[in-house]
Amino acid sequence: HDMLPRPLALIGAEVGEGASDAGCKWGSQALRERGLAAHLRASGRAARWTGMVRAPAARHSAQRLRAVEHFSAALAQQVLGPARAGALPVVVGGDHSCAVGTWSAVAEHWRAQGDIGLVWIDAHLDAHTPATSLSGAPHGMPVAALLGHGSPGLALLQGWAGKLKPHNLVILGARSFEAGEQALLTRLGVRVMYMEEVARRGFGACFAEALALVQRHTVAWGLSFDLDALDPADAPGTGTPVAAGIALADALAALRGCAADPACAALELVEYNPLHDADGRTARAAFALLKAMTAPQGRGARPAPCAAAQACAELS
Ligand code: HAR
Ligand code: MN
Ligand code: MN
Ligand code: MN
Repeated sequence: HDMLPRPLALIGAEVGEGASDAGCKWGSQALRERGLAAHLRASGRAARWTGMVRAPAARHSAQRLRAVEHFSAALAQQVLGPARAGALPVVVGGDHSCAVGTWSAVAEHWRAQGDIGLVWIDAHLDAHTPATSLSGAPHGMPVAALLGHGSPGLALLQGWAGKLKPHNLVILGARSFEAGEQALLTRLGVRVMYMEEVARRGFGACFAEALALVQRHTVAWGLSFDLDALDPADAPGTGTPVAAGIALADALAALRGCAADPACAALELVEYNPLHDADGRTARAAFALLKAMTAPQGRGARPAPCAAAQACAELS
């Protein structure tokens, strides 16, 4: 098509209060200082940081949910601005509780036109309510909140509940979860592609099917990528690594250019914990994932002339 690729609006979600290990609060700042914006500009899109939202500190577990609720409202405002301006919001976490603010804003933005879809790539289901969670950690709850369950302070963000309809959500890569959250998703009919299925069919085939499902009954869709979905060999720098995950190479191949679809409403990459990433391996994985997703050419499209192509031309 003839449209220029949308500029990327990077938004730092400085929240760790949702997790038991709060280290990912500093994840977005660390990726920003490493030069994430410039890295993404190299593939030909405009990209700049348009906001950093920091959650209020919470010392006791009782304060954590409250802190996340306040943070979610502030984050939603930072996502709505660039969305209304026609940029592509890219939220960089932070623990996964930030998804409530991100996708509530996206749902709010599209509400008059129709429903939104979401592909959720994660080792976990993140579908607890405060009643079913064993840990009480809010980053285990954002899926439930977006579906309209659990804490009213999260579910009713923007003043209405049910930002996501169950048939417009697909979870991919799950391999660590509890019975209560699984029961909620089963009852609601959410499609979960557990890691067993991803390993059997391949990540590419699963992602293609997930994308088609979330596009079917929606006007826009998004992607929330939890780094702990990856195999810990490729991404050890996360708060809660889980063995036997998705290979980074498989994710890069399947996700390349996905945000070139004009119906892609936003992207989210979460749970980067710089305190567990001494060799920078996980930061490089995060950079590569976002660069692949935001590559200006969609999957199957003719690749743009690149440095490699130029080198070929010079050799011939
Ligand atoms: N299910 C566990 C709990 O609720 C794990 C929490 C989720 N951890 C994450 N999010 N990193 O994906 O405590
Ligand atoms: Mn998660
Ligand atoms: Mn996770
Ligand atoms: Mn070539």
